Amino acid sequence: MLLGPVVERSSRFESMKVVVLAGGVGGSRFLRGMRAQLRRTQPDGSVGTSAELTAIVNTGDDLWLAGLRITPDLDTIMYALAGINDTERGWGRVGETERVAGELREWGIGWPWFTLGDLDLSASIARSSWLRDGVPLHEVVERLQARWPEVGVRLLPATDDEVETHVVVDSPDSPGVTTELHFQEWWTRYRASLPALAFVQHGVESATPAPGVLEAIAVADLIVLGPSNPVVSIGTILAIPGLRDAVRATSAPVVGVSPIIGGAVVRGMADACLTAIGVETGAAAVARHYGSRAAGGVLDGWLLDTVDAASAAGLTAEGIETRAVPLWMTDEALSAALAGDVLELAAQLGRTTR
Ligand code: FO1
Repeated sequence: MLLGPVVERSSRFESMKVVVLAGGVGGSRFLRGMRAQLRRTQPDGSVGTSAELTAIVNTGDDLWLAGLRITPDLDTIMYALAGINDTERGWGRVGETERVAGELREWGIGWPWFTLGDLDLSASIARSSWLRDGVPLHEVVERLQARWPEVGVRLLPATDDEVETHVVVDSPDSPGVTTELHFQEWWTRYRASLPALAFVQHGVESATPAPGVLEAIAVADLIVLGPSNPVVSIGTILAIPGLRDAVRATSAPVVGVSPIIGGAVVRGMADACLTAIGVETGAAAVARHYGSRAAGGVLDGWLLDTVDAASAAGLTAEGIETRAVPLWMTDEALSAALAGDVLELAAQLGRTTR
């Protein structure tokens, strides 16, 4: 018995494969915590490979601008995990300058409301150059992140295909006429202030999951729906044909983390998006929106903040094993603690769902 726990523990973590579905800022904070937590729970001196952490990242925010392919969520996560992100703005690079953007504005190239810094542009120029050479997006991401091995998380775009989220709004120029804006214009130019009548994912019907995505889900020991926008980030990932079914079919527990605390978004515009699809901005409402796997949804477990603890029992009774834990990730230690809570719930579920 002496060897039992040690072998069991090291074997449990030795090859633990965790897959996180993520959008931009919330996703990168959570991934930083999970990365720290997995490293910290590796038994010191344990034999064998360390845990594998894979992020399946939303690409619906992506766009062509100034002749370049911009991939905001992939870049936000890559920069944050490489420690070179602008933590104030939540996107782009730290120590950024905007000399090229100033020149482009003189020619009316790009969008004045969408700032592409000089360092940030370098990634988009490299990406666009490789894409023009026929390199698929998942390989472009691999090449870009190879510069920063400390990222320590395998970044996978949900799909290599261009599937862009557009927002249907009442035209700001001619009221009564509906028009479609790219999600980035709706968010960065209008700050999601124009009521979204609908979200459209152009090209989603013919899109396929990027190579490696379905395989990562099939062999995972844990799938996490990160604390990202349930509509335009997590929803967009799950809408890629085959992805939702793969999550529902996996033998791993599926645990979600609420992006809503006390009826309010942590940051971003998830409330505007949830309202647009008729879902209340609440931790329990989002869990029900994802649905319990037993009832045809994707969740086995759900983490909501202690301020929303009253909702936990009801969700558990509906087949979504729910825990109330601190969700605010204001530093890496808190993010790691939250990741620990996810691993703990998954371990409890793992014994029941396998
Ligand atoms: N967000 C803004 O609010 N204003 C910007 O000018 C802006 C520029 C930008 C450039 C590159 C990039 O990767 C992201 C950028 N973002 C900007 C953030 C972006 O809108 C968000 O990261 C997501 O797409 C929304 O979750």
